Amino acid sequence: MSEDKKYIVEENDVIKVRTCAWSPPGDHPIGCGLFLHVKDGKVVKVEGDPDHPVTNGRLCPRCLALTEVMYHPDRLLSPMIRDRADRGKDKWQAVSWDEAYDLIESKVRGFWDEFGSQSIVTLTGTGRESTLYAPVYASSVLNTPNATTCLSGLACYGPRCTIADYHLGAGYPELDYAAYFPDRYDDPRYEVPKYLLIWGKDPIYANADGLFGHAVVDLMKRGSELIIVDPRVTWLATRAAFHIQLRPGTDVAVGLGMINVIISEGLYDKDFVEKWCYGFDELAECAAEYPPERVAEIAWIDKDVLIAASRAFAQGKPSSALWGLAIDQMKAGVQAGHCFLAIVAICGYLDIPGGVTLAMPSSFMGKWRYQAMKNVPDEIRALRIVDPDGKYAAFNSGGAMPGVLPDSLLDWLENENAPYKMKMSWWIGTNPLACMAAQPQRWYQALNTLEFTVAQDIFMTPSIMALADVVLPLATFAEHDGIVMPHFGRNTHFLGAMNKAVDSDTKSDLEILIDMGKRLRPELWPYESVSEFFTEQLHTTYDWGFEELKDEVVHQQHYEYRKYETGKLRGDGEPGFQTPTGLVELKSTIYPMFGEGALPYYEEPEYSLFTLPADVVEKNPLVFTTGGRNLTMFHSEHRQIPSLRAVNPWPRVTIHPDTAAEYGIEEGDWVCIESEIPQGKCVQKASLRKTLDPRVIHMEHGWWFPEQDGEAPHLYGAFVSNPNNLVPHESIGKTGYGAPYKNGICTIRKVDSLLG
Ligand SMILES: Nc1nc2c(c(=O)[nH]1)N[C@H]1C(S)=C(S)[C@@H](COP(=O)(O)OP(=O)(O)OC[C@H]3O[C@@H](n4cnc5c(=O)[nH]c(N)nc54)[C@H](O)[C@@H]3O)O[C@H]1N2
Ligand SMILES: Nc1nc2c(c(=O)[nH]1)N[C@H]1C(S)=C(S)[C@@H](COP(=O)(O)OP(=O)(O)OC[C@H]3O[C@@H](n4cnc5c(=O)[nH]c(N)nc54)[C@H](O)[C@@H]3O)O[C@H]1N2
Ligand SMILES: [Mo]
Repeated sequence: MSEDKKYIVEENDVIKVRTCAWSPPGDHPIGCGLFLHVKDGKVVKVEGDPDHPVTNGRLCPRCLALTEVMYHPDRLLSPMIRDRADRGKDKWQAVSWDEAYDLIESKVRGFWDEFGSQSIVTLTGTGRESTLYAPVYASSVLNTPNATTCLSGLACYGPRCTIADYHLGAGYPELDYAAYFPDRYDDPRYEVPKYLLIWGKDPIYANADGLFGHAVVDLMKRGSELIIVDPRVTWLATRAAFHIQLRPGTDVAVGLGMINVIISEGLYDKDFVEKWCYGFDELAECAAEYPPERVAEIAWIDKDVLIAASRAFAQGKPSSALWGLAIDQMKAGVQAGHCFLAIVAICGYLDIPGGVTLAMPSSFMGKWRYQAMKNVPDEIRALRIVDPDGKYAAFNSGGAMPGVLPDSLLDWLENENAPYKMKMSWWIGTNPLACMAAQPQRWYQALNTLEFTVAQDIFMTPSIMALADVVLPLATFAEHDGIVMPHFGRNTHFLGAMNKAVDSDTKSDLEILIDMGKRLRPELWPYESVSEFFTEQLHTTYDWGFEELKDEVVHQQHYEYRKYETGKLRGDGEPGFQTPTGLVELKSTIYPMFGEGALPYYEEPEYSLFTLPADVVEKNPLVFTTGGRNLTMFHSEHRQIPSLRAVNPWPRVTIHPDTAAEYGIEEGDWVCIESEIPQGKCVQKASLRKTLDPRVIHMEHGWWFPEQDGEAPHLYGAFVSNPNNLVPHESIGKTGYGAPYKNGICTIRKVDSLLG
């Protein structure tokens, strides 16, 4: 590397490469700033970058363990192929990149010719770097409209973004933590929020989608108080002014209760509502049916906390709010999100200093990804997999993340009479059997019907062992060039350069995309390098290119408040919001077109102690939630990383000590968690904590055991501790969005071992 590169500092025999992190290894696009210390062509140390304007040198343990990931003996370093007949067996054969590419190309061309390109589906996972490119594998290489994930109800981010589009016409509303400003909290334009309403989100541990969670701590130090809506006593909840410790899945009732207090006590922002909101009176009428007493009974909460928290939030001006995954992971996700946005809007906190930021219209990469869909000809796009009854018209009409509804793909694969046969899948950043898939055994069978599957990853996973025929070795962020975009363009406060620090024989998702694009649709892939590709993208918005970004490392974006007043939220440049009414839609004009209510309504979760027959409830008397994040694991990743696994050696089910005693369970016992409907079970280790209501338990997700037998049927134990064995399919919202990964019912019993 040459000395004129500003992102490189040489110190004695060590080169320090200034860069931003993304995935792999697992992470969301926070773009944490760091220096990779390189010696003799290897990364030897990771150090935080104090000059990164957002993360200021702070890093999580996963990033600090980077070298353990990169140089792990099990790391995939060569492409591998295996006979279809050997799926589930460890009979991989190492091949060169060209041999692997030749095989993939000939298979794809074969399926195109014989079955049509729609017979190929791409599957991706959460917002790793791969999610930027996964839809483009489908549209611009494989020529298929079928791109999706295995997550029922697309129950992550998709619901929130789509709801935000419908109600506000604006990307992803985010906590204003001055991330757009070089002087951050001291910028004269900024104001510290009085309260942070943190709803179904645990930002300290999750750092989700672009939010640097530790900013919440920064703001607490500057005086922000917290209102937490969460069934668990989290670290933040212990420091909160108000904790609404609700029963999992009752968020809509709580939301309507807060709206009720804010409106009935006249605490809303009358000026904002008058000028910028549609349907206020109807929302007020609907919330009037949810007085705090009723909500307290439904949600197992204290009505006085609900009332006091609602008052504090509405009166403490400005305040901000954060919505998390729990909103998506319930059947009523659309209604829960609707309530959340309505609370923020009627208090007047949208797009004001210290409130909630709404994205500046930005084109970088976003346009490219959406326009790429046009690379699939109309007649092939018309063949996209949809549900046969047209029930999920909202989803199929193309929400924030258009593609195939995962539940529809599962049905299609299981249906022998489906309109056409699926032949191939390409996985770009997912480990469905261990992590995403509800009823994972069903997905196992269904995906096994495919003739050919390609995956790329940094490690062997249970899903690849079970189902893939080709696996390509993926580069970590230290081994390739890239760009980090917090919130994927939906509220992107900066662009970060991922500067390659060391060489390897592995490739990034973008490199593989370009390589395969050149082979299969060369007319769409003229780029000679990743750098050339990024520069072309950057030139749609800026007068500088990728090499300049590499040197700058972090490029903060411009931001303006109150864009609804200046016409900057709408395509036509008029003041207002990009919705059919031009206003914040407290009453939706869109949902009724899809058979969904215009106003939020509360329904018990489908698997509820209060709606199922008495005999079922008697046998399944506990409510479960799942998937609260921790710092040492990103979904199913990191289980083979010694320093991280040592902190968190086994999957933990958290149980209140009184409940545990009733079931004869002690700290550290193996516990079988099982449900009758849907029928399923898993085993985790008891962690007894008074942090939950005694009627609620919490299970970790994403567990498998790299040290155990990888071959089928055990598959590294992917089904053993998997809470998704208890999560049904198609218990999804009327729009197709939202699924109950975080609310179900179950019972527990002590067992002797992990294997029950
Ligand atoms: N370290 C780490 N970070 C991650 C991930 C990871 O696996 N590990 N995963 C990433 C991904 S893909 C995502 S989507 C984000 C998710 O990150 P977040 O949006 O923060 O979501 P979770 O951490 O799943 O859960 C947030 C909180 O919701 C609470 N909760 C559970 N059930 C309910 C309920 O019914 N109602 C309410 N109001 N709250 C409930 C949980 O107790 C938990 O504290 O994290 C991302 N970041
Ligand atoms: N019960 C329950 N289940 C859940 C959740 C929950 O809260 N509760 N959370 C759900 C949520 S929100 C999500 S988003 C899903 C996540 O589910 P997935 O995204 O499928 O997560 P992983 O199982 O970790 O699989 C990701 C794989 O991609 C590899 N990888 C990492 N980075 C990259 C990259 O940049 N490119 C490529 N090609 N590969 C990469 C990793 O090594 C890993 O093997 O899980 C869901 N599952
Ligand atoms: Mo997610």
